[in-house]
Amino acid sequence: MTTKPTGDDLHAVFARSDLGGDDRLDLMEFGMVLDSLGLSWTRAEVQDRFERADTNRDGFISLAELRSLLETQGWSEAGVRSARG
Ligand SMILES: [Ca+2]
Repeated sequence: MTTKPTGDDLHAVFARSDLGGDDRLDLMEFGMVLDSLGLSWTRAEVQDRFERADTNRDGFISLAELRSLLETQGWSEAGVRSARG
């Protein structure tokens, strides 16, 4: 992949969905991020990805964890821009 990530777009989506403002996402907020990114996963898939993304097992998804997850899903920063349009 040749995409040069700036971090701005993903961080914007992350911050918008982070209702608690604590720089981490619970399961519901995680679902909102997926909606924002145009990823239509089933509830079961969201739960599965959430557990997989939570690599430090604190029950929340950090921006770094979110980014890692999305990269394993073949997602790229550029996708956010086009999905937003
Ligand atoms: Ca975590």
